[in-house]
Amino acid sequence: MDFQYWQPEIEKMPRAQLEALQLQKLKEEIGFALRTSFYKERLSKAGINSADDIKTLDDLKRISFTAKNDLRDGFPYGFLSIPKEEVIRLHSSSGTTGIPTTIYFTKDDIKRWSNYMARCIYGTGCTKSDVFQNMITYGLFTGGLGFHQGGEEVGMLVIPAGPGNTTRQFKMMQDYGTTVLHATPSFLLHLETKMKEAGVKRESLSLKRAFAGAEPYSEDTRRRIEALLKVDVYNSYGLSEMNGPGVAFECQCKEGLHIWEDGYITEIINPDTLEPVKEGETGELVLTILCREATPLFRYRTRDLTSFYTEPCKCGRTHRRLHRITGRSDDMLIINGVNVFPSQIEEVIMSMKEVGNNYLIVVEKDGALDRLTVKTEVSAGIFMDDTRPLNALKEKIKETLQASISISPKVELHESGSLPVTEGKAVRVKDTRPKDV
Ligand code: DLL
Repeated sequence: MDFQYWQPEIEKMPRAQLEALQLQKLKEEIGFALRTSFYKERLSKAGINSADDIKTLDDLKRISFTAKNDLRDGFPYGFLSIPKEEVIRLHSSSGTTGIPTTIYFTKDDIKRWSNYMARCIYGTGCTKSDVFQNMITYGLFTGGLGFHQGGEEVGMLVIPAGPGNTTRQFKMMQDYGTTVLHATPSFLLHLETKMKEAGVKRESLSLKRAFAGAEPYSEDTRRRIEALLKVDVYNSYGLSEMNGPGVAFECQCKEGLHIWEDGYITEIINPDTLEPVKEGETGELVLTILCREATPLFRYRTRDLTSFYTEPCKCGRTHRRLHRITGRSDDMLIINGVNVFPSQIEEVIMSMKEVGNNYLIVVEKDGALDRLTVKTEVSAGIFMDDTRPLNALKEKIKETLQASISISPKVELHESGSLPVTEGKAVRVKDTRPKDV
């Protein structure tokens, strides 16, 4: 196979040199972090008051883990390392409550992120002759703009299509001769169903590759998308706290995701003991970003469960590979690529006095896509045969949830005391989607 590399000198850098580069970049990040109110205090507690206090990569372990809640506590500017005038963009993602986790970027941060994205995209064999239809959400979500910038950096013709409206998506694929797609795996499967319904012939399309990520999926799902759409599917992993996509990506070997170790220091820990797992064992991924000035983050607990491949990759890249994410060590749900914490839903519904004491969140498959249903009891004294106020309440719950979690759920109202109660810990979430990872 002919492999292509965006930055061969870095992608194939010998490990010792790569680690020296990590150390140099870690020291720079420490310098940035000492300018943030959050880390100034945390680093000084660890006896780190200047970049020179970091002598080896092991010194990183002196800093305690950073969690999503820390970002919430530091909201909005506690993690910002530069004057606001130098910031050119922010992206944000769901927190466990209504407070989002917000990440800031300088002009150079965006350039670096685009470069990592270009590395990912080019490494799958794409070139400037490709037409790239980016069918993922643009906006505060990092998937849209992240891939958009990366595609432009490679020189592809980028169509900022965004998600939804499959008829329009097919029309664009035919009109512009799209060769590369990006979407969540569930949307790619949904697209195939709609293709059949719309009578669009695969031969009328020029598709070659698709990037699929932002939510977990199995090797079987990849194979199914590849067989149905007749494209090569590449897994793409990232999270908004680490810029977004571009953290780890598959190369043409399609055996694990190379994590860009000049941009991220990677640890895998046991989420209970917080100790490192043995090489090759599954645990929670912890990341330190080395490529962002405006919002440094050390030892960030991603909550994603994975393990390292222990063998080097046939492509010659020296950056280690991660197995696909097999789950999370917290209760975050990913519904059609959108992250939702049950606590966000609870916060919304429990603030309404018409809502009773018990509720259940149901997530299931509806065709290829995910469907969220919120079942909630109404307060005692509200009668189930009085439909007008019940319909109004349903609408209110739906709209308030849509505003808070960006998903419009189906809402079911139940009589007070009628939803099942479990002995012991309440079971608030029923996720019946197949777990075939
Ligand atoms: O999902 C960034 C992204 C956009 C990645 C487009 C890939 C493509 P967040 O919204 O912050 O950012 O969600 C991050 O999504 O911690 C994982 O739990 C999950 N996730 C992302 N990619 C994958 C993947 C974006 N390939 C959270 N496989 C992460 C499994 C994934 N889970």
